[in-house]
Amino acid sequence: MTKFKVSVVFTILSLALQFAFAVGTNYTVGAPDGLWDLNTNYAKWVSNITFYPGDNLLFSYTLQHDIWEVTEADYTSCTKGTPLKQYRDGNTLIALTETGSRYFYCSVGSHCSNGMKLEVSVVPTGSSPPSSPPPNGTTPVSPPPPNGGAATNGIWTRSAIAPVLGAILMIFL
Ligand SMILES: *[C@@H]1O[C@H](CO)[C@@H](O)[C@H](O)[C@H]1NC(C)=O
Ligand SMILES: *[C@@H]1O[C@H](CO)[C@@H](O)[C@H](O)[C@H]1NC(C)=O
Ligand SMILES: *[C@@H]1O[C@H](CO)[C@@H](O)[C@H](O)[C@H]1NC(C)=O
Ligand SMILES: [Cu+2]
Repeated sequence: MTKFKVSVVFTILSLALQFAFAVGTNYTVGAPDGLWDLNTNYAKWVSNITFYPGDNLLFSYTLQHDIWEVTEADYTSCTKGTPLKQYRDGNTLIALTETGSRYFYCSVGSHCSNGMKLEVSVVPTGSSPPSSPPPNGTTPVSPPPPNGGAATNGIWTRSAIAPVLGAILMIFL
């Protein structure tokens, strides 16, 4: 095979692997300092995390609580109207499959108005975390180069796969 063909094969295979290894991260809501409870500041908790499609929310809670996924309007006002989804199994995994905002609260008593509510914003893969705007009058600095969307979990990161695969192909083709 020519070097050109080898590089085409390499490119296709490494692209395929990028998708195959695009595993998300499981985030336990409220962890490490809390869980799904009345003592956790969820606005503060989400502010530390950038959610991408493929990530999951893991809610761990006693059955004194539940989870409703609701509209933004119901979330804002803690209105117990018609939830989009309801869960009460103590250990709920919710997949964040698409970009956009998702709204959750606990429907028990006045838990929602007491802060047991969580808004999650899922951003496109490869985009950098939201950052504070630059000070006035300064030229915006260009964002750091994307890390190729390397998964933060698992032994194999996507960026580690490609060179290994390339070496193997060079030997055998
Ligand atoms: C996330 O949790 C689910 C359910 O416990 C599990 O099947 C899955 O492998 C976990 N994914 C990761 C990336 O840890
Ligand atoms: C945010 O993340 C940092 C580093 O991962 C951690 O030390 C810190 O406790 C986190 N803060 C909150 C509020 O979770
Ligand atoms: C930055 O811009 C805001 C809004 O235009 C203005 O109110 C503020 O005074 C500015 N600050 C500085 C340091 O120029
Ligand atoms: Cu509750």
